[in-house]
Amino acid sequence: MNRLNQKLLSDLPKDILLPAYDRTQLKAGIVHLGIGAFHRAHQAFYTEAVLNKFGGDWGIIGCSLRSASVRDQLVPQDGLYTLVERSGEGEKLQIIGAVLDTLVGPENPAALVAQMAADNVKIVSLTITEKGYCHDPATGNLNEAHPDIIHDLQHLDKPVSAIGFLVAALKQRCDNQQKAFTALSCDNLPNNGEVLEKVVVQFAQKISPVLADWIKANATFPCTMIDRIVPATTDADRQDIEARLGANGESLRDEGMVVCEPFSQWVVEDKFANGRPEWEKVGALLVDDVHVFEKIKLRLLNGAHSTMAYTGYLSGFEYISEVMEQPAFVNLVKTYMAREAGETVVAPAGFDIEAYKQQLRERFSNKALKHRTWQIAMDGSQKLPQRLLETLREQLAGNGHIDILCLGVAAWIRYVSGVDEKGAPIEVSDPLAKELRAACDANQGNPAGMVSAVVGIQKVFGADLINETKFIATTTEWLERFYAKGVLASIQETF
Ligand code: CS2
Repeated sequence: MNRLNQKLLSDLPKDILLPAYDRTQLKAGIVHLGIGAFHRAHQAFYTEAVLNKFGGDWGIIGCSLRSASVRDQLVPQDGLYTLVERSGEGEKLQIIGAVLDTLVGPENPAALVAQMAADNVKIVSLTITEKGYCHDPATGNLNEAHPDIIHDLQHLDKPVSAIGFLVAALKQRCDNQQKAFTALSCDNLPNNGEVLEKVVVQFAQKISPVLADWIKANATFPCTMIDRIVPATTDADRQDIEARLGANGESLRDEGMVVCEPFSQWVVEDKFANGRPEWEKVGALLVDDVHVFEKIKLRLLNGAHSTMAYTGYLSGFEYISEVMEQPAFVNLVKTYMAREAGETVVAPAGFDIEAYKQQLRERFSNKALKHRTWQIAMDGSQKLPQRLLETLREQLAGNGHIDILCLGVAAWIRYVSGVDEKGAPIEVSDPLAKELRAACDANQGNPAGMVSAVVGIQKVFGADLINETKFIATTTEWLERFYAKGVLASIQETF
């Protein structure tokens, strides 16, 4: 079976949107670190829209910092892939042409640094997930004990971490008296640009204070709020569209395809060191301050997502849309949005927050998207601080409702114990999985002990939350109920 590629573009069915610009003339202006499904459905989608409308030298060099799988999907297809938007209303297919090449960091780190240091590159964007920042989530400081950081400080000529790559490339640009680039964080972290700047500057400081000063003065690190629900692509998805892409009865294989919802949003702080595509002309919002948007999104969307992921998984639901078919879960999510997360966010003028909440619930209910609870449950130790714990602190300080926030933390503890309600193992994917499991194992049959041991992990909970008696008591009550009655029954009898 043929693979999608440049030569076959003109044979594709006519209802599929194709690049409207001449790809053979396209030059790279962006290097993207972490070219997973999210980047391909989000930033690359916006850049594609700019190229389609206005052209320009904003092609993307994608990069994987770990495995070669995306490169192996995209390079044989000349970088092309299908973006499939799915909802109850049907399916829309678009071929994205913005990705020119894909590099694999570990195969040739120097080549990636050279690419990032090239004059034509104006922006280095990142989707490396929360843990890729190698920071301590509670303080935002660079984690100097992180093995990748230890490595990169000693071997800046062959970095492994995104932070090492950024500093190595900025150092070359500084040494060669070139312009700096904009480092554009597109991960779900509060103040993501500031977090990135802090770890990059702290790392650079260890290499040379002159370099650190040059970076502060020349590079920029805008904050962004990114939003689009993009489940991991499955083989069933790839098989599904083979026939759709083919012509004359022949199927066409696309290994790099990505499925997403129709909705997407991008709010970007307009602070670029070296030019940028006109993303504001294709739907992005370029603003002076993204914090208010980011807080609304992280707390309402991601906070609800994580809560549904742990409770839903433990209740036996594979997908978020199945969780949303349960009236008790819908009530839980509504209450969470109304009085817990909802009480801590203030909408900007003209922003209809009630409509936004309603729209979120509709997005969660999209049955055409197979968004696994297990996928969202990953890396909870890196996600909970900004999704639930910051909200919790504000609610505790203002004497607001915390019941569902505690329920979310209890469900997470139940989940990271590593054994489900039927006694089957849970595959917990989290950098702290071992530590969390040990804290639970040491307190088997003792929910109060489990809560104290897990909340005692300061990397996640800081030093303060262990002393919040109302939080500890409510979380313990939920965990006791979960063990006594099961998660689904506990939620059904309450909501
Ligand atoms: C999800 C997010 O996997 C997760 O943790 O909560 O990826 C979520 O789908 C996106 O942030 C939506 O914009």
